[in-house]
Amino acid sequence: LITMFINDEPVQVDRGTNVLEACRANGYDIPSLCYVKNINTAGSCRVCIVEIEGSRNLQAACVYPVAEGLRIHTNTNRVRRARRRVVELLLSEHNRECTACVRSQNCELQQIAHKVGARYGKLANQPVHEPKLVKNPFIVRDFSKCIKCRRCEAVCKNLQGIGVFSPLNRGNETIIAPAFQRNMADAACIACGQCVLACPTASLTERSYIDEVWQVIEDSTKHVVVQTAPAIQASIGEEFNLPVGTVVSQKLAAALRRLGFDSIFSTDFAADLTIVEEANEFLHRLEKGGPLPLISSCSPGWIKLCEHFYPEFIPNLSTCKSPMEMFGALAKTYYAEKIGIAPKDMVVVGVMPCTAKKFEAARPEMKTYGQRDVDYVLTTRELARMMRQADLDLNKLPEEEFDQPLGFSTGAANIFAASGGVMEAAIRTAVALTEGKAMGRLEFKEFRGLRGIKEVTLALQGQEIRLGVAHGANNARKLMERVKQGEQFHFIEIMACAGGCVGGGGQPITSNPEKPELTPEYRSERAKGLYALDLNKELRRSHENQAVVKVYQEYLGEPMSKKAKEILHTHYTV
Ligand code: HC0
Repeated sequence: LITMFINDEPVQVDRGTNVLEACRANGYDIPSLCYVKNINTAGSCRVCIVEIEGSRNLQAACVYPVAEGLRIHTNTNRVRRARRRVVELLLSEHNRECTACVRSQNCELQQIAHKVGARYGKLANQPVHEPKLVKNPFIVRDFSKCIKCRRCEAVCKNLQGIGVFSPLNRGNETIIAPAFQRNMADAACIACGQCVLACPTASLTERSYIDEVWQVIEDSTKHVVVQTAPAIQASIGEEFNLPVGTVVSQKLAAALRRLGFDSIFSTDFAADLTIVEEANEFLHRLEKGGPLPLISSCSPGWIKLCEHFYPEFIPNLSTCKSPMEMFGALAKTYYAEKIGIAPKDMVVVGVMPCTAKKFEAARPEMKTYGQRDVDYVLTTRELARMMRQADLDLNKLPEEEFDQPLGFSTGAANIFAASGGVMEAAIRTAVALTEGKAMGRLEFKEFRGLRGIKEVTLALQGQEIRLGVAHGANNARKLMERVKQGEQFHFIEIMACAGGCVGGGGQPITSNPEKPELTPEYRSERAKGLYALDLNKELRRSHENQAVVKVYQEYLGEPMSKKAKEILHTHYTV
């Protein structure tokens, strides 16, 4: 530790940190728009400027190292005037539609403008960029709201190891975009939406389908089925000021019913179904000799990463559709038949923590008997917006149950949304299937936690099997490079976002400038809620889900049957 002085107060700070971190650690709320600890240290927005004794110019606190005896001032007239002027310059070319903006009230620029007392005044200008939206099925880029903080660029490169964005053009014509201004759908972007989480304004947002969903809900000729992903129940509470990781499954069901959906189901049901199929696929590949490793295919960001960077491993991908897609396919076949509705009159809406699920739903591979499996995907944030539009406050709703039969799940499904959860669920079932009555072990805690790559060796069917789990695109690439070098694995789970789906790009965004939602610790709080759900369930192995058993008895026959393959499986091509 060293001693420095903030506004003449002596404080002890870690050697090697920067002035901004030192101030924040000591209760000084220095504003900043570009800095994100461990991810972005661009020093570009200049909002965090402070006065440093002995230095003629004001200095950006985020890139100024602390030193023994350093004396800084955060609250002088000079600092306040300069900060205000910096923010006014940003506002001078910023889109002015704040009242109608999707990030209104959790926009960091708006908050900082308010804090520093910025006005348009003499600097009022025409925004440099018209509100020109660059659209694709998953993310919308609006350059008129970009403040060039370059957080999106840093998150994509440093957190995910992809590097889709870079600055193009010069001066105030600069934009942060994929090379040659390609649409993100045509670049190596994996649609994970981590850039959306990092964006301090609404320059990057999900492609919203709220209006389309309201429309089908009101259309009396349509039966609208909603499914919510495992992660939603442990994260949507944040949108209603509940502590991170609060599980609100029953209130969520009540909200969905009041929004007007006709059938209220959960993707967790299909997660159990996926495990039954995938565990059988794994055992089958083990017996037949491959292709191994079997690699999970339920994270659409990972699928896109694989297609861009590891096309030679496409045959290794599980042919199981993701639970979201299996759910949609089964809803429009089995369930539609059961309730006597023509598949064309059924609309399936998925609520996902993920922007890439919007991309997945639009993929041509995700159709069954010519029909799209999932029609619209909403993020956690969009569902919360719909609830607010409908005057629904999660805190005031009663607790209700999901509908049956596609609303029942075991504990194994609940943990899907945490890194290692799919693997743990699959191994629970694979071990029970191969060990017969003994049922084997239930918990495999070695797959849990924040390590970027988790490796485990287990005995299965008298054979040593090597299992790998990677989360975050960066770690996925590290693991795949090892596989490419010939390292042996039998089964690999990959999730494109750090922490797994709990850290998806469609999850709640805070207006906290420290961006806690990008940190592993925050994401693991969400995961804790899901592990607690699993622990309290009576049934904790996917194949014990009686609704799943019934689907096989009444409709699919057995795992990997011809019908199961037609409905629940797909193939990717290079
Ligand atoms: Fe996930 Fe899924 S666990 S990808 O993160 O497998 O998005 O929550 O819905 O499909 O179930 C996301 C979460 C899902 C799917 C499931 C899987």
